[in-house]
This record gives sequence, C-alpha cells and structure tokens, in this order.
Amino acid sequence: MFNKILIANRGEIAVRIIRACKELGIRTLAVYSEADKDALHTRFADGAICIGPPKSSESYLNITSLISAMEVADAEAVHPGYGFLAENAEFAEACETCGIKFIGPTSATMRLMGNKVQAKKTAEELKVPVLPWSNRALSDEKDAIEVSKKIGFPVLIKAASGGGGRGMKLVHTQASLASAFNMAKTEALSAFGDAEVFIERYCELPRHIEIQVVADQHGNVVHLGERECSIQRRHQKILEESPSPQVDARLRQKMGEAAVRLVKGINYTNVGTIEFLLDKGKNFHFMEMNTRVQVEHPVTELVTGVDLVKEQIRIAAGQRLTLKQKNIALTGHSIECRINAEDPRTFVPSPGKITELVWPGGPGVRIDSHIYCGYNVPPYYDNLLAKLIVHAETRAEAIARMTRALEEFHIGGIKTNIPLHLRIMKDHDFIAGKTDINFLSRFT
Ligand code: MV4
Repeated sequence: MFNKILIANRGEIAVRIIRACKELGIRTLAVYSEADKDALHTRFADGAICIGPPKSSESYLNITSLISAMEVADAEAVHPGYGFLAENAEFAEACETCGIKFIGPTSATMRLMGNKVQAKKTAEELKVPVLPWSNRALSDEKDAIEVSKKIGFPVLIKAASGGGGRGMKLVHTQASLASAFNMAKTEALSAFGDAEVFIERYCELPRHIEIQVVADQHGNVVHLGERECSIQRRHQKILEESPSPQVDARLRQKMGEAAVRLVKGINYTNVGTIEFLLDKGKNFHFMEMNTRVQVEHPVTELVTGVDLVKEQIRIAAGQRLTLKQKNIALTGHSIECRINAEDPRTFVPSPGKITELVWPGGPGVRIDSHIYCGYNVPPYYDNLLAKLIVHAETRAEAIARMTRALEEFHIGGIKTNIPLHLRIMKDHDFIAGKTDINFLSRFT
C-alpha cells in the first residue's frame, strides 16, 4: 500500500479522498491555491503545499507544480478526484514518466475513451448498443449530408473531443445541416483544440442512466448497478439516485453486462462509469465513459456498501478485488442533492461568507462537504457547497427523509438551491419516478 498520496483537487472531493486515506492508514498531502488557504482540505491533510494563484489554470491545473510538489514531499501516488486533471491523459502520462502512480486508468486508456469517436467504435466492436451513427469522424459537408440521409433526421452533431454535452448541435433538416456542420467544427476547434465531429441519431427525451464499474489490475471487473442522473440543467446534474425507478432487475443485468464487457474489452482499471441514454422504449444506448470517480458516487456507496474511493486506492496499489458480482446487491434506496451556492430560481452563483450553518443529521443522512461556519466561498471554482445524501429502505422513505433533512439544513450569508430541492421533493412527476432530461426546465 502507498505511504503518502497527493490529492490534486479541492472542495468536498478532496475532503472525501483524505477521509478514505486516513482510514487506510495513508498519509495525505493537500495542494491549494492562494484562494484556498483556509479551505478544509488543507487542514484535514497531514501536509499542504500552495501551488499557485486562484486561477485554476495556474494552480489546480498546473501539471509542473503538482509533479514538483509530489517530488518535494515524497508522495508515491496522486488522486485527481473529479474535474481539473482527472481525465487529462497528459497528466496521467507525466505521472507515469516520473514514476508516480496516477490513481486512475493508464494514460492510453484515458486517451481512447476521451475521444468519443474511438470510444463509440470500441463500444460497437464489443457489442455494446450504440445509436445509429457515422461510424467515424466526418470529412466534409457532403459526407455529413450522405451520412445523415442514411441515419435519418433529426441528428446530433457531436465533437470527438467533447463530452458531457459540450459542443452538440441538433439538426432537424438536410437544409440546415451544412451550416450546422461547419459551425460545429469551428466551435469544436476553439473549445477542444480538435475540429473532429461525428453524427448520431437524435434520441428524444431520454433518461440519463449510468452504470458504476470497478476493475482491478488482474482482470476482475464488477458493476455496482445504476444511477439515475436525468435531473440536470445545462449538463450540470443536481440530483441523482440509485437504483433508478426506471430500471428493473432484468434491464439492470443487461446494462451491467454491457458495461462489464466494455471495461474488460479495453483492459480498464480503476472505478469508472458507463453513461447510457435510455429511450422511451427502454432501449439503452452507450454515450461515453467517465474514467474517474464521480460527484454522485455516494448513492452507489450507500446502496452497495462499497467504498469507491478506497477501491480506487487499493486497485492503484495493485490489490485484487474482493468483490464478486454474485455478492453485490442493491439494498434500499439512495438520493443525493447537490447543494450549490446559487440563486434557487436564476441559478446565478452566490459566493461569499457563510455566517450561519446548521447541518442535518439523524438516521440515514450523509453529508460530503468542505464548508464550515465562517468559511468564505471563493468565486473561482464550482459552486458545490455540500452533497446531502440519504439512504432508506424504499424510494418513498428516501424522499421523506431527504425532505426533512433539507428542512433541517440551514446555510446563512449566501444563497443556496435548498428551496429548489424542496420543490423537487414535492413534484408529482419526481415522486412518480418520471424524470427525463427535460424535467428541470419546468422549474425555472
Ligand atoms: C444525446 C442526446 C440525444 N440523442 N445523444 C449530453 C451529454 C452527453 N453525454 C450526451 N448528451 C446527449 N446526447 C443523442 N443521440 C441527448 C443528450 C443530452 C443529455 C444527455 C444526458 C443528460 C442530459 C442531457 C441533456 C441534454 C442532452
């Protein structure tokens, strides 16, 4: 096992990773920007190094600073958390070159899944269902028109280096295809430094369902069921749950088997997530793979009893999975609400000083957070304040538990989206489990 891990992140996930390390008896090294010198992760860690000014590009994304911090402090491994450098193949490669263990897959696997054309091609070869698509990157307008005619309108143009919904263009008719294609290419080049785009059949009002996988370095792979993540706004999830009220045991097994096939087929190691769209006919289609621990990982932890961050660390250290697929069961129901510093109606960020803080608690309530009374929420990073996660026997009980926990929760001095979550808990479609990706648009 490792002696010391550097946590290349901030906020709640840095705290979450430090907690796992402490329980495993591993020393921790935090890094922080000048805006984060009073952040909780710097206090919880055994040591902390300032790696630059507030701007992420000069601190949390600064590969050179991070590598030197690890060398100076003698850290053997780095946990990237989510966001920042978590899916940056260059960083993983720099770690490989320097003999530092990156807690995640190899840089080669990250590169493969980071390119959405390669990822889809690989999924298709491994018999993981995908929506009809161009089967390759598109060369020119003519090519785009030919391919779209075969697929049938409406189609989506997506960037090969995109992902997470960034850089997509919906095209309803052949007449608007050429201009959309050129715009998509220009935008992809400026956003991702890569103009490659591909075309896919558009799936109307799908649900976003993702399968959690865990894979060690010895070829053992299991899935831990699904998370329902349809409640999002502009590709930012705000509430997730497990199991999905839309998925029965049979569908879960089919999606789980497809996810495991993909993971085995690419020799993936680490925890990971296979994202699917579930259409109205309950057919699932592979979208992309996330090669990191995700924000919403706690709902899976609560229904399976597996500590995903500890699993990541053990896998990176070369240990064998002790989990067996036949022993994995989803028990009860879990819901996570992302508590953001923002206006609950306009979604405008609301950084500033937290002047009062009352945490919810009691049976079945978990909080993953980095805030405290007197903490100043900096304006430079994401506005996630806390994840409030509940576990109960049934979905109805989980909703009741979440409602009372949200009512107990009080954060003074800044605006939060707690009122929005309370409205969702009372919504008839939510209570009925009828949530597609348009659900939240009714709340603005
Ligand atoms: C789609 C789609 C409809 N049809 N692909 C957005 C995130 C990225 N992983 C894939 N995304 C979508 N791809 C086809 N062929 C609709 C979305 C989409 C979406 C997906 C999941 C969750 C929220 C979403 C919001 C808007 C669009």
